[in-house]
Amino acid sequence: MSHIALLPSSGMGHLTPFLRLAALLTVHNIKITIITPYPTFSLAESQVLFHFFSTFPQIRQEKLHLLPLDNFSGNSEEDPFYCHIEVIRRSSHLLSSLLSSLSPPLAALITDMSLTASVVPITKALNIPNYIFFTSSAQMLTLFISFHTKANANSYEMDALQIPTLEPIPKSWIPPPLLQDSNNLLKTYITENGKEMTKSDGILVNTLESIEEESLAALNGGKVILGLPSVTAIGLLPPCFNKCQSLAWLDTQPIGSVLYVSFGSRTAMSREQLKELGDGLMRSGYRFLWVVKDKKVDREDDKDLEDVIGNELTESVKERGLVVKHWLNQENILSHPAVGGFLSHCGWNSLTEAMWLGVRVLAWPQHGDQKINASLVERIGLGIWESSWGWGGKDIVKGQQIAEKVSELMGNELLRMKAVSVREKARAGMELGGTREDEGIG
Ligand code: BUP
Repeated sequence: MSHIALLPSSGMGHLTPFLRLAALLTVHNIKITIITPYPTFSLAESQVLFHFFSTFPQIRQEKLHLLPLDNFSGNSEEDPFYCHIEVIRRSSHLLSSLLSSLSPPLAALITDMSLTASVVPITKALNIPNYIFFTSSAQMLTLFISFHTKANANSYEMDALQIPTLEPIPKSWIPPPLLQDSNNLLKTYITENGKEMTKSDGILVNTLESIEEESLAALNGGKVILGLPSVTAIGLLPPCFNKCQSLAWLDTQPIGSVLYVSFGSRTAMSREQLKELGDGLMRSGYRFLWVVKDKKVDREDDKDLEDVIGNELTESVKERGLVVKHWLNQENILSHPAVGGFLSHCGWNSLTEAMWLGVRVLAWPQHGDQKINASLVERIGLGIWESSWGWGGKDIVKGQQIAEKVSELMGNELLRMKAVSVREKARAGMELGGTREDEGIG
């Protein structure tokens, strides 16, 4: 029996697709080990790992025990998740003995893109094929691997990042830290890992040929960078947990009537923006299920809902919506028949879930790869994006503007049908295990 190990890095956005891939591989008579950096950074990661290994006892867990780094606390301006990736990177030399001790010997390691530069030399020395799993879109991959070639040019003064044969990526879509003069963790992380990708044995992307054909062809045709190993679109990875939460409030709502509002696991919205968002949801007149978050790291979140959005808003939103401040299983929510739209920050996992489940999206990107992902939402007909809204935290978007966009999304039957056809495309040709409970939506 072949033995494959997977090595995710930090944050739910990176962990989730690794778990889904591992779950898919189990049906192929392959022994699977997941190497989890320990301790995990967020509470959500430790809870989902516990649930995952109870659901898939045949998958083995090995912990990569992270070294305490006394001399590294990260710059306070830095995203704490990038700081944690840095901690994993600095502990990665410990992998050598861990990988060699696995039995039977590994046929391959699948590594998170953020660990490429530190792990590829180790697997080369051990003669273990190493495939990089890029957990965002193929278009983002074109930026990721070509950024180091542009970083020294006057590229920041250009209006767009030009990649041969592809539509230029407008400067306003590029994550702001990459455009800063000063060094920062994101810049180093993309520069270093982007460079080393050519030394891996292959790159896997959880996207579809049918929606990212041009980017994939440019990547594989040597148009973005020479010497890149093959880039394989492995499709959208289906959710791997069965229905696991009771959603009593949703069960009582009419089919397709509820807007689900969530900005992912690591976007903290300012109090002022939360107030406007609450106002906008109320003004829209639509029902909503809103996951409120005002701290990036869930372990630091010790406030009640009323403390964050105020008593008045907490009371008024009850009229039309359910507002929570805790983790809900998003796969369950999006597959619920009552959910008819998704106001999303456009994290790649959230979008792949919306595509997989055929839910129309109102895109409101906040940071990182999310504007590039939001452009795909519009291009493939999954939903709408008001691109004049800036990066999260930059300018406050007013309630009235939000209400108008929510109505534009929820009131548009054509958009609902287009999202359903994206779902059909996403599923075409993929082997599906079991049936879905939400077939009625489409
Ligand atoms: Br919040 C939340 N429940 O309450 P993204 C998120 N999720 O299941 P991010 C829940 O976390 P990056 C919740 O379904 C998705 O699979 C959600 O990943 C799940 O965004 C994942 O969408 C979040 O990629 O990460 O967290 O901002 O910035 O790395 O994309």
